Amino acid sequence: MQCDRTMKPFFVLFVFGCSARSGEGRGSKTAFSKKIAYFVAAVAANFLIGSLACAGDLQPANPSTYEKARGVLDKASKEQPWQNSLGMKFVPVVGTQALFSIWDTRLQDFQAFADSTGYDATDGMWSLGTDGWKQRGATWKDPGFKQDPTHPVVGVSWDDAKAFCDWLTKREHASGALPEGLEYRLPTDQEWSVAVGLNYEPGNTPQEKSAKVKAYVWGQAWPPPTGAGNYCGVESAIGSEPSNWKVIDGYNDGYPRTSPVGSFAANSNGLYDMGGNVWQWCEDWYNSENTHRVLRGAAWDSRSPLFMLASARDYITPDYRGGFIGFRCVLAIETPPEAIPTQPSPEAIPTQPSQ
Ligand SMILES: [Ca+2]
Repeated sequence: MQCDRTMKPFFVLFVFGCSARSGEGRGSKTAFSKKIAYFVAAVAANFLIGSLACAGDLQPANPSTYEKARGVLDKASKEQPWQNSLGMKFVPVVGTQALFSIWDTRLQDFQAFADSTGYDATDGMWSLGTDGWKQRGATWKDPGFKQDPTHPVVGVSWDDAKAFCDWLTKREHASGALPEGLEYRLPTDQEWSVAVGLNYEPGNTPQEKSAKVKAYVWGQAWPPPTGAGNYCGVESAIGSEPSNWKVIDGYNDGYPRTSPVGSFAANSNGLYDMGGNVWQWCEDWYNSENTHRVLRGAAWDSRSPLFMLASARDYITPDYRGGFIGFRCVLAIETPPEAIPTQPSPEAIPTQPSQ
């Protein structure tokens, strides 16, 4: 990375000027000494700020590469999404620097990845049967229920999701479909919160933030209103689950297991299934123990009012494959997630989800 230091002299002069104006007793030796001291302090502060700016700078080394990448992000809109080589559509989310896929990654998308690479994601998946969730030989290709190509892929681990993103990035860089400097990755926990309409949540780690804001993607009502999303309604009892299977009384969304992406209304950002259908892997660790990755959004088997909150997090080890878990991609400037700006101050608030 390189740093543009052309603004630094102006910054020094600005700080020096402000400092001089703030001094009492103009013209005295004391005031002059203060000015010198302010100047030294300003130079030191400028150096420090410049160093920090370099550390968190999102710009790749080549400005033209950055400009092309930035241009893709700036051009996309909800009405005219960025559409990639798999037909995935990405829209901007105000408050993040990423474009979000409007859908969870579909079975057909993951199939293209597996076909192209021979990547094996078929071992050890947990699937639902009359004896509960077990490892019984199910795979993302045959998760224990019927899926069409436009259903979200399930039974893929965090590691599998990251492998998909890396493959897609490299493939589109190689073909020229994706400008250098951009990458597909998972959303950070913070980006996901902003995308669902949570602009501020108390706490630092995803664990600390989990379920703190008491709102659903549809608002406050319980049970969910008709069409709220694909959860564990009365329709989910189809005989291939345990006899003591519990459902959301008074709710029926028509889909016993996964549903085609886009089956329910999009939120105000144009994103589908930000509540229900499949839990979505995020980049982050759940807490400082760095053993479990974050999941957001709840799924077709979710019926707990707590887990269905837009602010709720689940957490699972990154190698876990389950029939209730999928993922959503974002498109962003190539950068470590740690370098992405953190949440705004509490004054910013709106705490209500988008819907
Ligand atoms: Ca359902």
